[in-house]
Amino acid sequence: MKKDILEALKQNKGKFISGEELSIKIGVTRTAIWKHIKQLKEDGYEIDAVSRRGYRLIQEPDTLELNELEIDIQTRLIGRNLIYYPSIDSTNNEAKKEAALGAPEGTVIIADEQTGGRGRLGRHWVSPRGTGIWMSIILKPQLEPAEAAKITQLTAAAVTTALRNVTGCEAGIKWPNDIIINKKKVCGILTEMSAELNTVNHIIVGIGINVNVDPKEFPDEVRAIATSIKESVGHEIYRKEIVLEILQIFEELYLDFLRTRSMAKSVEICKKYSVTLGNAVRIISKDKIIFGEALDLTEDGELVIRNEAGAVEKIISGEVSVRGISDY
Ligand code: BTX
Repeated sequence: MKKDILEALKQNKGKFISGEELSIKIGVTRTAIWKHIKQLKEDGYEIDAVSRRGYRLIQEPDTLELNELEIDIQTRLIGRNLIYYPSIDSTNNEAKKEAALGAPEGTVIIADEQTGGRGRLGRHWVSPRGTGIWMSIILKPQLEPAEAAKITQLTAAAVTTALRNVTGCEAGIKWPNDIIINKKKVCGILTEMSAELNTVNHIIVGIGINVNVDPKEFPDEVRAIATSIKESVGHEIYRKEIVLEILQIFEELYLDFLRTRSMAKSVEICKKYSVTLGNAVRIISKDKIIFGEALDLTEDGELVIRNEAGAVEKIISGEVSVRGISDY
């Protein structure tokens, strides 16, 4: 019922709607309406209540709670099933559990805070409360395990486009899984999968974005390499707007990929916003370090480099880290 009231207030945002009209529309007493309005105010909604005129929504809080997302989401698949936690260890861990229990494709787990956020290779991902987007998407594409890295590229394309659209920031893609602004990391992507020998059971795409995070909240070693949208654009941004835009663009790219089996659209975006191509890179894998120049992306999103010996080779993202020569 709270959701219905909120929806009615949002439809009339900035205008008064009387308690009577609300009670008829939603089918509850005016006292019940009043109680829910009180609760919404406690949740951070700014609502005018004026006798004889009714209620008027002035401003929503920056929240990712379900009511907010569910009312405004427009997608068909990605995020149709949403699960929200105020605090959780890791949305990727939770998504894995949900996937094992049969959650449908497109399920999104989102949290206001992570206490055990994970990066690649067991690294820690700092995920403070209320200021970032920490979410995971469950996918069940018919793919071979070796193709899972494509999903990381698709995600990078979706997140970068969404961040640029909503905030006007100059986000770029540091291949394979970082979104950066001014040479600092604003978002990381962690793609994990459960697979048999030849087929993927499910893929979990974890996306962590520092939206309104104050860089002072980062531990020293992270602060040196991390930034937030707020730091870059100079003001706070509603996280919900970014989430909705990411899910929308992700869905377009993902459905196109499933239909055409081609990564063309995503790769085009990854090339356009790449901060890796054309630069000297250091590729750090488990057993070796390769120095080279990043030349291109293949049609599947793999990195093509010219190594120190002058030979051209393809790098598959898997477990490598890519470093610029002069920055992180
Ligand atoms: P990564 O291994 O490429 O990057 C991890 C490194 O990034 C850390 O070692 C640290 O130096 C730095 N770092 C840690 N926290 C932050 C931060 N908030 N901003 C910028 N840099 C940071 C990148 O791994 C993949 C991260 C995915 C995070 C999402 S959040 C939702 C989902 N759930 C989960 O547990 N992980 C994913």
